[in-house]
Amino acid sequence: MTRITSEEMKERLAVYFIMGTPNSEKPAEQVLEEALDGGVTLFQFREKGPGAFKGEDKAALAQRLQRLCRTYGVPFIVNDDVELAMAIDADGVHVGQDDEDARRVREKIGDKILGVSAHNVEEAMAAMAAGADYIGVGPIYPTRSKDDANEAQGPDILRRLREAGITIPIVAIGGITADNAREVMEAGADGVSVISAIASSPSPKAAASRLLEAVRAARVKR
Ligand code: 3NM
Repeated sequence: MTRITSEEMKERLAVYFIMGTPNSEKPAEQVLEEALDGGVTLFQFREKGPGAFKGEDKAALAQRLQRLCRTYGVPFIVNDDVELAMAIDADGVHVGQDDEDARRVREKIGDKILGVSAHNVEEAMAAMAAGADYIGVGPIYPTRSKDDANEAQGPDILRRLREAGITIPIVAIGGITADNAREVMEAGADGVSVISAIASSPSPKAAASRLLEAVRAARVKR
């Protein structure tokens, strides 16, 4: 395996779906399959919060979701669990600022995809230096999907990062829907990352496809 190129990463970030069992009343497999049918381009397994699986149950669920992603040719990223990612040969790992140090994670995962959450120019610079393939920036809008989320920054944070010379692929996160995806893209994101817009939708497939349409339309306009 070789490192993903920046161009390929940007393409893959278009509609980045994040989910774990606490995010939906429906079975995770069902929601993910519908979302994949709707066209999500990247998936992150984030098994956190009340009722989250642990240990072998978590690993078994990860493998079931990974198989689904493989069927659709969509890379499977594991949130904050390098050991699990390596054990099941996931396509990548995503870490936050309070998780394992990004440089150490890069050493452990080799050429797998490395995503790092960043909230300001300093953290973005550090993530680039640590070898991140993309950064996740948020929350852009208020979110109910992350208990310890910072205050919403608005799309302007994306503009500020780009103006400061941050060239790494950026995925925006937090409160994003098909209705506000365009302004997020226009502010400098390469894609949008969502939990509830897809996981809480009565039709994850329709929700994913509306997001993809919004992201594609915004890209054409740039
Ligand atoms: N990380 P929703 S916000 C997982 O700001 C996560 O780093 C965030 O969920 C950050 O699309 C968030 O339902 C939750 O708002 C995103």
